[in-house]
Amino acid sequence: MLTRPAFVAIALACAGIGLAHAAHASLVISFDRSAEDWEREILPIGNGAMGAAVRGGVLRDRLQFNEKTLWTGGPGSAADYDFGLPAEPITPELSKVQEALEREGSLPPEFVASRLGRPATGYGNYQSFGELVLDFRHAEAAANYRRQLDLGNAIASVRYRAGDTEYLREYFASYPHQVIVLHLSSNRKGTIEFDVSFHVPGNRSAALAVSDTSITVRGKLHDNGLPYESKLQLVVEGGEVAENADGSLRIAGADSATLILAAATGYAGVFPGYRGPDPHALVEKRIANALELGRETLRDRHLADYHDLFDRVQLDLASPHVGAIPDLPIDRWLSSYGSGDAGADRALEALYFQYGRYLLIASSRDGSLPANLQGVWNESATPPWNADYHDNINLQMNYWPTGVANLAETAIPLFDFIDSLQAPGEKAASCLLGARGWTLFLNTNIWGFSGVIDWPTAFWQPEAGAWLAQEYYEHYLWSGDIDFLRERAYPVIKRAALTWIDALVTDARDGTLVVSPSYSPEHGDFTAGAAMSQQIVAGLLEAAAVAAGQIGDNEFRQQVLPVLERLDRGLRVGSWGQLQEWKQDLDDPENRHRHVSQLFALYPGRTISAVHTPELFAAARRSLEARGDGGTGWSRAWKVNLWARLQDGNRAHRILAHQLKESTLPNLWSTHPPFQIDGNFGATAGMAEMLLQSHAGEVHLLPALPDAWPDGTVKGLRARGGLEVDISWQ
Ligand code: FUC
Repeated sequence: MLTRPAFVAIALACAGIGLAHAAHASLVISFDRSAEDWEREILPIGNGAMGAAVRGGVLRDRLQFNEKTLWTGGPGSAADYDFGLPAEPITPELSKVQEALEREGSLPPEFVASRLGRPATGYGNYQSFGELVLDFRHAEAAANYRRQLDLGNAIASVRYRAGDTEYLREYFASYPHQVIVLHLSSNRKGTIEFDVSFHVPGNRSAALAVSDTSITVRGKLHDNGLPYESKLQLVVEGGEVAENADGSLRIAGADSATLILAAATGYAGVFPGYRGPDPHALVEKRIANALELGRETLRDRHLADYHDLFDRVQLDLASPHVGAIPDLPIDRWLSSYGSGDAGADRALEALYFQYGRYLLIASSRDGSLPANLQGVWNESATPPWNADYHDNINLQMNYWPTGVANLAETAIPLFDFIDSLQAPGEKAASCLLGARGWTLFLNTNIWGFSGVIDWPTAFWQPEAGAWLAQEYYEHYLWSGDIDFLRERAYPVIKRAALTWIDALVTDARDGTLVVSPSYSPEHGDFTAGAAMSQQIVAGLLEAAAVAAGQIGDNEFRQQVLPVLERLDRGLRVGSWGQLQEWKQDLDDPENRHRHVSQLFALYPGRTISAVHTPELFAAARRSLEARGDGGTGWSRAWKVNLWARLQDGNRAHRILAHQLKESTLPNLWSTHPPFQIDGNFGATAGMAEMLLQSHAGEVHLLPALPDAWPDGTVKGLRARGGLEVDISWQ
């Protein structure tokens, strides 16, 4: 069925949508001051592997930066790193817990954690790489100050006047050439004067090598010996560069200066050692290459690379108002959101949507690790939740926009990462579940952590592998790329399915197959067969059966089908009309927990839809009504998607508005609190889901259009099956 509301013009599979490359007001995030607070005010740039935080101080600029592989912990760390896996299989304990559950029906989380959990050792933390500090020598007073991030071009800039000189700094992160570039210029020759120094945090050995135009920092992390190296190369036009006694460089009387920064570590995503070559040669090569190309070519190629991804989707929610959008600093724009200027509100929403796409391009590109809890940006040695990969929703949510918001390539790092987790994941499946195949539990790091921790209300998520394997299948559904299915997706899906063929247990009460013990994140008691566990395993086994059929592995298909037949699907309507969160009807209508795990089958799953399962659809709505509109950043973002799937655009929009007002920092980063990037990505996916859905075997245009968006245009969204969709509506 193709739903076509009145006055909707569509163009399927259209080509050649071009965005104006000039900085359009609605694609710019600006501040009228430099950033004091890293989390709330910096403007992030990144190329997937590296990220930098633009503060833009007038007399002192500090460019804090990251490279994704700089982590403490893991093999070689002071603590005995064991991947979260016990030396002996815990299957005897597991059987005892399963038996206790069969007897008691439910068990307190602390009881299960004391038997199956274990404290993590050597887990590590994502690290800040360092900071470039630029001290400028010009008049202090700055007028006309503006610091901005142009999402249309992925270029940040700072401009101001000091004395009678107009200064301009431009920052970008080049994916094609793997460097961060900072260019300093002014409208008067000879006025670029500053000192630049390189600062590294104290938790590592660091040797500084200064030449006449470069600073190299090289060393090892104290706790795991991971080698790292970073080089700053200066290119100065006019003027002079000299070395100061303290290892900084002094630039005097220059017309312009370009700073090129490269960084790498000795990490390789290969179990069990996780070490690759020393980073020295790579860093040197990148700098030499960038120097040879020169700033303008680097910039041109950066723009070409970025536009190729970003320009695919254009969203305009305020067409009559374009041009009238106030050029407000983002903190003022955000705080005035909802106070009556509909044009400004719609433009902010569209900006927020595109910011999610920008952040994904900046933090997830082929060749590096996937986006972590903070994307690629982190200034701390001990960031919240280690800035790791939580996979009871957060890592998955990071990748929700990749299909519908037309950024499929940004998912490649996720697949590379999951592929690299197959070996430790296989140990986790055998040691913790007594099963073949592979899985993960609540969280993982860059060191193949695949086991469990001891946090009672979260540690047990044995279906994490089953969920992540479905991401491969989803990727295939968007593109229809059968080679991807055969070569990359199917092996991972098949092994994840093997885990559950082995690990499901028979529920003595009704003979169905259930996950036991099972835990609905992150509240309640342990039971057998919680809805989310069953829905995830069902989704996986269905994907495995279809994929096996598609690529001709009939033998495996025949193994999966009888298991699917006996599987409890985790889809029950309870006493107050709700979709049950547990197999028993335990749901409390007053429960406002941020996780709404029983709705997995509605989103991101594809099982519940208005067309095919109207009763479950109504029950899902009842559950979501009861859970309320509150939540943390990512939780609200999830609810935007869920209400979109429930085809209630006004409710989805109301939650989006709350997310902007209450769960968004002045720099538009989503906050849990603290800053956690999944909320940005989830909200971008949710807004797209309000405009276009394709999960139920049909393309549905404007399925959840709120009254607040009476007219608009969207171009380049994707529908499953390899379609591109443009819609304009009135
Ligand atoms: C899950 C959430 C928490 C937090 C953490 C990183 O455990 O329930 O709220 O987002 O991930």
